[in-house]
Amino acid sequence: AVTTAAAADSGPIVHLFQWRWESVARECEDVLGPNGYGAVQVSPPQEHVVLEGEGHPWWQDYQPVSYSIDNTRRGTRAEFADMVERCRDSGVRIYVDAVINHMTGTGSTGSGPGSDGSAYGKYSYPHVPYGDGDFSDCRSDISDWNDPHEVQGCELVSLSDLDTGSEHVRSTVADYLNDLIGLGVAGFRVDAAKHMPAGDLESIYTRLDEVPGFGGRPYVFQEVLEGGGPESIRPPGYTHLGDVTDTRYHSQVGAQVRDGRLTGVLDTVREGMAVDGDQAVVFVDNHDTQRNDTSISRQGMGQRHTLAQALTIAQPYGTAKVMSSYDFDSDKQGPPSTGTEEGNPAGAVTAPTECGQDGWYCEHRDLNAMPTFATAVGDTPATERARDSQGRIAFDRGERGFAAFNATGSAWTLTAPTALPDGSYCDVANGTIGAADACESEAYEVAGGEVTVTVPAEGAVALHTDALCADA
Ligand code: LM2
Ligand code: CA
Repeated sequence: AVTTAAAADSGPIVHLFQWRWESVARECEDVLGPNGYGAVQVSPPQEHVVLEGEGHPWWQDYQPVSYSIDNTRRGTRAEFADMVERCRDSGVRIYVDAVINHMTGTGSTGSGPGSDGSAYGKYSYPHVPYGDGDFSDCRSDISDWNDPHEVQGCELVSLSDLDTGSEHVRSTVADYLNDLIGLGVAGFRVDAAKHMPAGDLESIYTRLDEVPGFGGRPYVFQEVLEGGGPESIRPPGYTHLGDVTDTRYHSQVGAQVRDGRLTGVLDTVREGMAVDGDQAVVFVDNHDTQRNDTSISRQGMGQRHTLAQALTIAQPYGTAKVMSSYDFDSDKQGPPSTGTEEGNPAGAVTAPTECGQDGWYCEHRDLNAMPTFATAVGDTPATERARDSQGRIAFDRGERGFAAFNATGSAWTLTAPTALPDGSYCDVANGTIGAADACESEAYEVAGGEVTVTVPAEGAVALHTDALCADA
């Protein structure tokens, strides 16, 4: 691959959807670093449209006006730089959602300038600069989703489609990404990757600088939705460049957990996924799917969603991405309590994210130290150790981890064989290992290749060799 996958071994990714930079920085220090997260996916940081007439929807961010990262709805450039540094000091990487396939749309461009004050019109972005000749010739929407020429060279929901085959666009996009890397950004989610030819992306990726601090080339995972057409516009057409998102995991495993069919999950991830596990980023839900099918989200599943995300971290397929979001009544609704809806004008009062308040769910906080499990077990395979009806399973990850999940309304006490070495283990699904190696939650004894645990209703138990408890 052109891009390094090494970062994927550093722990799960959490998507702090629509969080302000200052809040992300605080979360890295207080919660993410100590609990084993490897990276944060942040919302798109570039200058965006301001859609007052639409009530400032979250999707303003997906319509770039320029590549300035100052004065977006998330904060200033200085705040962004401070976030990257503080997260790095906590061992947490920042992955930027890179919107590079397109610029703005029609019908929702609003009246004013972009969030940082730049003037623009569809096909004209003088602050970049991009002009009419920098866009694809096809100036209408994709209609045949099986035709690579249309999927990659026409417009996605009327967004002006950049001609990523041109030298000017490639070097301009690479300059934008290198500006972020210069601030310490360690990776990218490539938005709408399916809508750019792999060769165009390769040309951009090969221009990217090494990441300061963490070292190596930036980590890249590409959003490639499945669908028809040739391989060139499906997930396997991009794995030679970096990782891809595997949305089959969402639709298949997400539905299995929602419906309480846990006993099928290990088979599904073994046989039914789009690409190999070491090339996939997997999630129960993301910001698009939780709107397209709310039944698979915190809003739709309640406590079962925490179980689903914990299981996603524990199972052996792909790099887990945890969703952390907010409650919404309408699909377009923007984030609660950002203080300023359009951009970040000087002197504006801004409000940090307060978990549990104003509709912020902060789903990741309910996972406790579960992310440490992923790093501890690495890529060891899963071996099923117990099951009960459809909704209860337990499995080992080699000799490094043991986890049990219970999608029923009553607690499940089980005794199971395990390959974990004898010892006393902290339950990282319900707490963490605290000061003096004492468990914050229950400690469980493994003796003679057997363990007895009690899995809460709609809950999980997870033990691993990096969370042994000293005071056994
Ligand atoms: C993505 N991945 O490939 C993002 O995950 C997804 O959230 C983005 O759509 C999409 N690609 C483009 O980056 C979102 C949102 C759309 C919204 C666009 C642009 O889901 O609804 O489209 O961002 O802001 C909106 C309107 C749409 C309109 C378009 C252009 O909903 O009706 O099309 O703006 O004006 C006429
Ligand atoms: Ca395109």
